[in-house]
Amino acid sequence: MPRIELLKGDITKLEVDAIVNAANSSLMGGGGVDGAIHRAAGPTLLEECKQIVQKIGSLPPGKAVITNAGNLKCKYVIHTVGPIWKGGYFDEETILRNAYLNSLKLAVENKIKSIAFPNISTGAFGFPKELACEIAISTVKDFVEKNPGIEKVIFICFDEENYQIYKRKLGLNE
Ligand code: AR6
Repeated sequence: MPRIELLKGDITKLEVDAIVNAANSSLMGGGGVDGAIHRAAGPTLLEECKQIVQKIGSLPPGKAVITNAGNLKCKYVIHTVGPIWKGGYFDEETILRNAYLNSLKLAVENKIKSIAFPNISTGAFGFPKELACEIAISTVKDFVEKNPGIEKVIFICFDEENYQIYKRKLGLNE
């Protein structure tokens, strides 16, 4: 998988075309990676999010929207909303897949060549990390095979547990 990379660290520091934000439906910021992105980007990000909400209302889980990136080093932020894990009985897997897929589709529409994903839904939203990782990798792999315009996808893990899971599932151990 030459076009898929794994990193450990803070997504706000990356110099890629787009970073993905694990937002909530309000698009008004929050904790976790969402809070970090809004803090690092500055107030213009929230302003753009407010304008989007005025137009389309709240963002349903699985959907994605794009904004500029304020003070961040990347060019765009793609905001998506992952599912809240409720035991797996509420289509959480499909919604997570759609969050990755719709983010990637927006990337292609905006001629984005490099994109970085956090581990959507695996923090406050409680999605099991192993399963989330499998869904993330299979969705991204399948998409990049069919979309050569995407030159690089980075999975960036903030916590050690996710990093180890991704390392194993991407076959990067030894
Ligand atoms: N860079 C990369 N990954 C990060 C960073 C960072 N700076 N900070 C945290 N993570 P979460 P969710 C990882 O809770 O589960 C927010 O309040 C973290 O280790 O940020 O989708 C939103 O507003 C975890 O693996 O997002 C929503 O209300 C991953 O990011 C809600 O949380 C996702 O954890 C969304 O919950």
